[in-house]
Amino acid sequence: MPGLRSSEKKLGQLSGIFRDAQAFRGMDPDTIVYRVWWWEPVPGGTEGGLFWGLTEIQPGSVGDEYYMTHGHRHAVLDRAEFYGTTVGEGMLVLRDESGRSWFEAMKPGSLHYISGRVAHRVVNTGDVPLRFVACWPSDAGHDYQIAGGKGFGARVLRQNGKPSFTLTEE
Ligand code: PAN
Ligand code: ZN
Repeated sequence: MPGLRSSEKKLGQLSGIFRDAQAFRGMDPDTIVYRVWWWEPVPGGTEGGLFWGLTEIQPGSVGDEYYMTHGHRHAVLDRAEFYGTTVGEGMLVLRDESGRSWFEAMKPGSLHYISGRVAHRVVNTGDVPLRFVACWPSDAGHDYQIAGGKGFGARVLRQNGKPSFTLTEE
């Protein structure tokens, strides 16, 4: 099908995202953290079109911080997005422009509406690959500066064997 794409994100491409730099340095940078398959039925930037994607995040952690996506805002700020979880367990971490951070629990069947202007990142807190589908406007674009190692004001850490959503000063 024309417009079908895929990409994989390795640990080495996520430098500066995880809090424990020492644990990060001790890991294989070629380890795949997540993959995305998506369909662009119209060219990127087309007004009024939609893209559809599937993301699969592996289970794992860097120190006590679970594997997660890089995270971004949309380059056209007011463009919203749907996420829908199909397999696994995780947390959708959100941050609005005022700096307020919060999360939504992800589990099979959970649906998430991400308003425009809200930065979004997904954390796999389970033992199996976490899969979710996404639908976003074809002219949304991605701005990755928001999460350049900092930017979400929150982290999901394993504490006493369980995920804990922790607000940070970042
Ligand atoms: C998703 C994300 C995907 C990977 O399709 O792009 O889950 O996350 P990063 O883009 O943060 O690496 C989406 O939100 N599209 O807009
Ligand atoms: Zn997005």
